[in-house]
Amino acid sequence: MASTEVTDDFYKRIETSDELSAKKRAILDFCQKYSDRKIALVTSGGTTVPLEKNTVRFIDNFSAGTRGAISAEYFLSHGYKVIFLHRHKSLAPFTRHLTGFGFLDCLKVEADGRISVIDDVAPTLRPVLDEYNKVKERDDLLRVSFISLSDYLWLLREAVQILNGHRSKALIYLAAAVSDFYVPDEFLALHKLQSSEGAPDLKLELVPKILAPLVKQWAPEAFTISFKLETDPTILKEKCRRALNTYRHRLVVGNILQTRRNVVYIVTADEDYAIETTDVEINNGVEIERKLVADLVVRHEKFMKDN
Ligand code: 9Z3
Repeated sequence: MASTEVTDDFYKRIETSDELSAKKRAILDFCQKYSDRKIALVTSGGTTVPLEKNTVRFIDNFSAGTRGAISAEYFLSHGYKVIFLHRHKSLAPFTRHLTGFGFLDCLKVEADGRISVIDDVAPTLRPVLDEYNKVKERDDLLRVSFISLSDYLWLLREAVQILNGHRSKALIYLAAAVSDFYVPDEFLALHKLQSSEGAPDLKLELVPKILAPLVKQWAPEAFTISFKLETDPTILKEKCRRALNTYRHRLVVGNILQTRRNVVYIVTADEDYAIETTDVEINNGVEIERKLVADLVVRHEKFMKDN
């Protein structure tokens, strides 16, 4: 079977969500409204693989969506409209600066009972708030959420096919940590698995490589960037090159789980190099995504000129 038929067949075997058409409509409206603008589709966070249709348990992965949330902020700062396709409750642009106890630690109760922001954090919070308000006012950011692998894959296909209308002005940045394995619908139990029936005999199947139809069929003219994650540094560069040669998209960003905040590898048709942040830079608040996105934006500009 050709890889595109494999994918079509696969889509028949995974559930669609009730919210798909509303989310698709929102993406379509956003893309039509900003038809003359550069749009970045940023995918972010991990996908779940449910073990039951009425899902109590699922397989998940480590990603909190840090890369995607930070990158989305930088694409916005470079003048892109951004579709942020993210795992529900994972990190998001702007709010990422205020998660968990960090948020409560920013606040104090005044003598008159009013709540205000403590003086120490106001200087760091103000630029974030200013930037967020500008983004909101200009309607620069569309947030679309997924939870499961199938939600993600249906939304990705819809979003990419819609973005195809933007031709070279579309930048697709696939930073989400997507499961390679799943349980097809027909093998999913309807209700919660019962321990009284013994340990389940789980049979996972391979998710077909979605990058193949994405690049060839869904958005052949877009500037597509995939990510390759490994834990063994000795195989990373070769895996990135292999992915680029197989799918023939524009660029692969390689990263190692343990060092992903300090170094990423850029692999293109004719170059490969590392982008790094030193410990000193990290201590001074420099995020590797700032350098990465700046590099990609220059490449995308050139791509748009040439196409
Ligand atoms: C990445 O490699 C991202 O950079 C991370 C970001 C998921 C490592 P965090 O959310 O982590 O900031 O903690 N994303 C792509 C991972 C992935 O699923 N790649 C697949 C592969 O390596 C398909 S392209 O084969």
